[in-house]
Amino acid sequence: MEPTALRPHLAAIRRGGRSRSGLVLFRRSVSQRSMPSQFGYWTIRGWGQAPRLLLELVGEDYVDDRVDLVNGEEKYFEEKKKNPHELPFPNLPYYNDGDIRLTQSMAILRYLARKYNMGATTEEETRQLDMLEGVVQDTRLYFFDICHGTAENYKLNLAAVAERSAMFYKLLDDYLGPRRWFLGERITYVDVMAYDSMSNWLAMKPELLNGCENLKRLMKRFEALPNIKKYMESGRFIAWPINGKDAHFSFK
Ligand SMILES: N[C@@H](CCC(=O)N[C@@H](CS)C(=O)NCC(=O)O)C(=O)O
Repeated sequence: MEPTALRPHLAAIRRGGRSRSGLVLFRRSVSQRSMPSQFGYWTIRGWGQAPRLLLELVGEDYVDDRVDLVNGEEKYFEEKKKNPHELPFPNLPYYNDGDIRLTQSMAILRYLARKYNMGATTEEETRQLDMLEGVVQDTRLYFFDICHGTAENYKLNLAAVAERSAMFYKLLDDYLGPRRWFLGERITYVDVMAYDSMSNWLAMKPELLNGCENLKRLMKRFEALPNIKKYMESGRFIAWPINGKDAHFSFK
């Protein structure tokens, strides 16, 4: 972990579970845990990539339960009927942490952000992060929707959808400016989402970030974080595919 990025989070956790602004943090550290948490998702990047990156970034002791999309899909849906992970809304990705049972990738990301002080701590930060989260999420949805929609829609509308994402990236680039992360010195879950969104679009359209030098620097900075670098260089990192079997881009 890059020391400057995580210093405020770690300091808050060491203070006994409260950030300076009074936000309650979880006290449990990896060494105090009896059971690792469990994260489950298909053997693709998809909606699982951002939570996986965040779990790796913070160094959580977690089990990465990978569900084989090629040979294990049928078995997964058969087992799902019994709801083995006791989820209120069974789906992938899921995340179990002690008694906590979560699905919905954004709920997982926001939970982890609260747990590791990677979310907002003031009203102003909340306003900024809510807005940034919405913009970044739009670019992620554009990507997944066009990839998983009809072949005709992909052919007809891909250029326009990519153009719309590029327009948002330009605005995000201006917003970021010379700052390290979107909120300044402190990395948040939205930086992780933004990295995920950009890496997906860049795999398809490498020119999409042309002129967005601030965002390109953010991506490099993220990849250079020691835990992320280690993860990406490890055999555990899923570099490909991004999408599911029915996608028009990046399954095979
Ligand atoms: N809005 C949900 C979407 C989840 C979703 O669509 N999951 C797909 C893969 S990306 C799936 O195959 N879920 C397995 C299931 O339906 O049980 C999220 O963000 O987590």
